[in-house]
Amino acid sequence: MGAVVGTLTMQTRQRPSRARDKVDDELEMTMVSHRPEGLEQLEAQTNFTKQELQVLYRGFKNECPSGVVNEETFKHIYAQFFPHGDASTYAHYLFNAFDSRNNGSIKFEDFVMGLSTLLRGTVRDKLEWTFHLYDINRDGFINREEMTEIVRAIYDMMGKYTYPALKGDVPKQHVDTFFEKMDKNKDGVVTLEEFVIACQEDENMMRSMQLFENVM
Ligand SMILES: [Ca+2]
Ligand SMILES: [Ca+2]
Repeated sequence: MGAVVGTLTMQTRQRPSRARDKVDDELEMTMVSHRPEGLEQLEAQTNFTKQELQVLYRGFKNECPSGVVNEETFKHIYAQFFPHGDASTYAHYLFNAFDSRNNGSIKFEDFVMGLSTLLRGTVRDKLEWTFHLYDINRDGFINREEMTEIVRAIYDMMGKYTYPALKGDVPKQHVDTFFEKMDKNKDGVVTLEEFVIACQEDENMMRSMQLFENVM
């Protein structure tokens, strides 16, 4: 998602004409007139400054004039960044993780809250966010099927050019290794605490998590 923000930011910084400036100004005015309280509140709730929030908001409105992102938009954005793989499944899970209200659309507030965690959050914040991404059915546990789903989705997204040596069963090996390390009490599910402890005590695990983070 860092890449997405980079793009959004780049687009808002390119101001080739007066017309573009005017549009930007209008967007800013719209924002200022419609959501001054929202912005103040977001500044308090996130790790972004007001200026950063304004840039993000302008980028968001450029990309999504309706003010909300639906899953199709998300998939479209991800397909552009991972042209050699199939990002649709991962984009689906990622969308659900951003869609904290679970209503099928991501508003600017949802988007910024997620970004704040992923870009500026503490290690614990990031791990919690990642845990919720993996917990597909939102029952508070990661089971082996959920982990398999996500890891497979990431491999699909990266495509064969990124991991040319990949064989068909690598996701399963990856999942088995992860799962054995995480499921400390061997009850078949990974709790948030097990997840956090395993990630923090194992450098490789953390590096893998950072890989996932870069994928955002
Ligand atoms: Ca679950
Ligand atoms: Ca367990």
